[in-house]
Amino acid sequence: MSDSNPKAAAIPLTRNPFHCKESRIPIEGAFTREEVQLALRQVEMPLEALRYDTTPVGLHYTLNHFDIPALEASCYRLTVSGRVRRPLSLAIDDLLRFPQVTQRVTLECAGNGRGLMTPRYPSMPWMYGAIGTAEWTGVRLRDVLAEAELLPDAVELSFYGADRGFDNGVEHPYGRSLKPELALSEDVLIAFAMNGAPLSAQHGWPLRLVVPGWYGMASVKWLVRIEAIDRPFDGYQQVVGYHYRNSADDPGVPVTSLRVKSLMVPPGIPDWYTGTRIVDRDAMLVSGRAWSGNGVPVVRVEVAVDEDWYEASVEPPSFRFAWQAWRFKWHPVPGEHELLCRATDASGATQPLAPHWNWNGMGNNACQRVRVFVR
Ligand SMILES: Nc1nc2c(c(=O)[nH]1)N[C@H]1C(S)=C(S)[C@@H](COP(=O)(O)O)O[C@H]1N2
Ligand SMILES: [Mo]
Repeated sequence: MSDSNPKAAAIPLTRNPFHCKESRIPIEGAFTREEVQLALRQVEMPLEALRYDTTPVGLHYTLNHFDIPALEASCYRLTVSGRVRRPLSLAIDDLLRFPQVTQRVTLECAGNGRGLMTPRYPSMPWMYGAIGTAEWTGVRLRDVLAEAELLPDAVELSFYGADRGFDNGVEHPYGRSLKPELALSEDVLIAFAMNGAPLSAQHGWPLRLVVPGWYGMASVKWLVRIEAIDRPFDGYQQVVGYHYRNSADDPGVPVTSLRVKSLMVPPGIPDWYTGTRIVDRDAMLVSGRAWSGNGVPVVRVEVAVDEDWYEASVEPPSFRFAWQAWRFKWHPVPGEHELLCRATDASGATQPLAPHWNWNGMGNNACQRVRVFVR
């Protein structure tokens, strides 16, 4: 619009029309229009897909804060700048020249289970399925950083996606940071393939970070810029988002690694509307997956049938950062039952029966509860 348009001049450019903190407070009861709108854009992994060691790409959960950015292979560049001796600008082919590795990694959204908390923070109201496990192929972040040569005063590495939007009134590109200790470990990847195929648009094509053992927010998609910085990163998703807080103004504790958790394939067949399960009374195997954070293995899974706990058998870990299969032979007795599962990891951490409530609904690793009618 030209400057001579009087209406354009009347729009205040210093304010924005979006929610500020004060209007986002935990709520109870029916889901809001905004929660439903978010839920229609994000995707859970259907729990029956827990049967696969690796989740087919189309069944893996997705979470995109903003729009999927329009990127083109021919002009795409990943830049490495800031406190480095040799700034880089890498085309996709340049990146492929570094040694390639494949890792099986379980990703879970830190907000998984938010919709099961009461009251719940108004945001994506995940139930159980913001989870998936994929074979990620890429190059080690540390190899790329070695080429750029970090300067001694680089205290953090910041990572920016090509996507951009507002949250709580603040405009920002999606960005996160890692401390050099983690960024330089051999585990963090700049991935270009998922289950052997180029990344799909919704999973970060052409390049994304994969930070094994951490909640999904660290694995920045559509990665276009890495900046080494000499001060702590102050991006929105680092300092405002992703904290365990007790109240709106609690400084809180940053969300980092995955909490120990397990899920089961809901047994039997579902009722379409309620999702309640119907099973026959024949003995059956109840199965699922369990995982924890930072590469710590799960050592025990228990299943409760109406508050009586039984041992399930757990597969030993084959991959440090991927979920482990478990199974339990159940002899169903006719009637209505509630099944729960609970994992314990090698550090002794175990799942709570009820969520550890926090303001933003992060890290809900409470035991899954499945209502079953045995006929
Ligand atoms: N650029 C960018 N990266 C992102 C996000 C995003 O919105 N933008 N979402 C993050 C969050 S919160 C999660 S849980 C994971 C989801 O990855 P997936 O959609 O491939 O499962 O991506 C992370 N990386
Ligand atoms: Mo997430």
